[in-house]
Amino acid sequence: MGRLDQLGAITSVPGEVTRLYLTKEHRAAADVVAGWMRDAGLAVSHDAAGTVVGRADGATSGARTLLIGSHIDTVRNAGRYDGCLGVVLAIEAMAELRRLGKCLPFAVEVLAFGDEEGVRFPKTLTSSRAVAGTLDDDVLDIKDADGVPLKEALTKFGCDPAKLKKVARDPGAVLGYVEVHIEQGPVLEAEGLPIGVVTAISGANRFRIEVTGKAGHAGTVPMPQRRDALAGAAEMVLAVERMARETAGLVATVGQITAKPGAVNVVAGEAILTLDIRSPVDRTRRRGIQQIDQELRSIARRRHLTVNMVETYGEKSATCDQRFISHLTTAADALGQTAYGLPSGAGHDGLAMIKLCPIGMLFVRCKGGVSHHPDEAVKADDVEIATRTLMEFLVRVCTTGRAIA
Ligand code: HGY
Ligand code: MN
Ligand code: MN
Repeated sequence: MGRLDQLGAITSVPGEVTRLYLTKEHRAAADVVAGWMRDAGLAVSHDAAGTVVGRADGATSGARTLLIGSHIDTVRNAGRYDGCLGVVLAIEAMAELRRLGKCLPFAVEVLAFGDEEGVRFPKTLTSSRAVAGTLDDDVLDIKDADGVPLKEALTKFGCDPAKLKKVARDPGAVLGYVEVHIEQGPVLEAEGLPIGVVTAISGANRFRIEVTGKAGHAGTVPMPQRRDALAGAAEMVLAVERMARETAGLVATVGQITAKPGAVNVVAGEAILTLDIRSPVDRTRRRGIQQIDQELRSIARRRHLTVNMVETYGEKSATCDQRFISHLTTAADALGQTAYGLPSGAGHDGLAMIKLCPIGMLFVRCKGGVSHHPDEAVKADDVEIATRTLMEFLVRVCTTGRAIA
């Protein structure tokens, strides 16, 4: 828990937790995590996407590798447990297994991904997509809000962009990917349970929506002649909210809005919105996107505006592997814990890793289901139960001849 407080103190904004991909804060956190990995007896390397990799070879040479990971980047003004808990907990589990003299028949690599949140750059899951070998061709050219291309940010971070595509793993060499993460929802707390086994991760799509009207003098342009991009965008935000409220199993969020030129006495000529839309059912999400597209176009037509919806990210829903679900359930049972099965509304690196290998996830109860907020909180006892469940999963279940894959 102290380690999570220590990571939480590495931030670009004093007094809150904000640590974005490839920043100096990411570098500082990666170096601290690398030290903990070394203390746990793991061989440490850094891949060309900025991921810290801690490896323990298996007892059998040439054995395949089980990947265990999560992310150490955060949203703005984040909590201390989203992502970091899974990395710190995996390192602790490996350190404890070493202390107990347990050697696994397969290799294990703990991965501390640097870009799960996708807050700095418009695309997200860059570091896990690099491992999975599914990066978009244009990925090196995407730019952050200051116009810095990913290629330049990687170089400044100490990575060689030319090697980014070589991070991809051989699927034949990987047993699977397991992640421990806070639930970021209220279910486990409502059930009075410390841990849960994830059944599926909701797919998500993100868009940049550009609304264009005509800038003008706030004092002289008559109301009927205005083509106010910000007022139009505001109506669109409410249309998105209404459509999502009316669609079961779908959530949609406009998290950011920017008006240009952005002055108190100027009618906005341009407004930029972000849209995040999710559903565990891909068809529901696709239909929701179509419906939003139509609604925004009709609002724009009525207001003599133009609207352009550009997709910046999309990942289909990911179903967790049945063998991982049963192995994690057996491990929880062995500790006398209930292995409550539940889907994840939040996105995770497993959405990318499923393209490489089977995935499994273990959730940890979090207070009030709060996340992406400084009030994010977990109980040390629940973290200990999750750590022991992961260890049980690694030792007893996987070495009882019931090979994972
Ligand atoms: O947005 C998400 O669901 C994740 O926290 N990145
Ligand atoms: Mn997360
Ligand atoms: Mn998050």
